[in-house]
Amino acid sequence: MSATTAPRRTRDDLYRIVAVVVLIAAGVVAALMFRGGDGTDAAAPTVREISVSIANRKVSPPVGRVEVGRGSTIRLTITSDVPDELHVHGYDRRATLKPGEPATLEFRADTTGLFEIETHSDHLLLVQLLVR
Ligand SMILES: [Cu+2]
Repeated sequence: MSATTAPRRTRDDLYRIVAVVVLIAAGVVAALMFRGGDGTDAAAPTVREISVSIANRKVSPPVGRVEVGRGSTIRLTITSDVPDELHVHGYDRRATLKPGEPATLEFRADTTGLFEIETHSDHLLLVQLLVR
């Protein structure tokens, strides 16, 4: 009797374990999909902070493309070691850069396209802003 019930119990336990594993796997997949969706959904408006510093005509982090969804808020913080003017092309936003003083510029990216953010005196390209 015990010989017939023991395997059944074991099988039930196995089903239970399988069910738990499937649930966990489903949870992990759902979490990955959610996170992946967040990361790849470039069309969703967001708040994007971009910090760039300029020293000895070197831009850091190195010039890259920042992709945001239309309607996103862009917060620029630029620190330069020399006086200059910051210019966001397309949106035509400008800020005065004073040596060693972080300048901030915030605007809503509501026009799609590829826009260069640069300095005028030194003609340095800081960031390429891609609004989709
Ligand atoms: Cu310009």
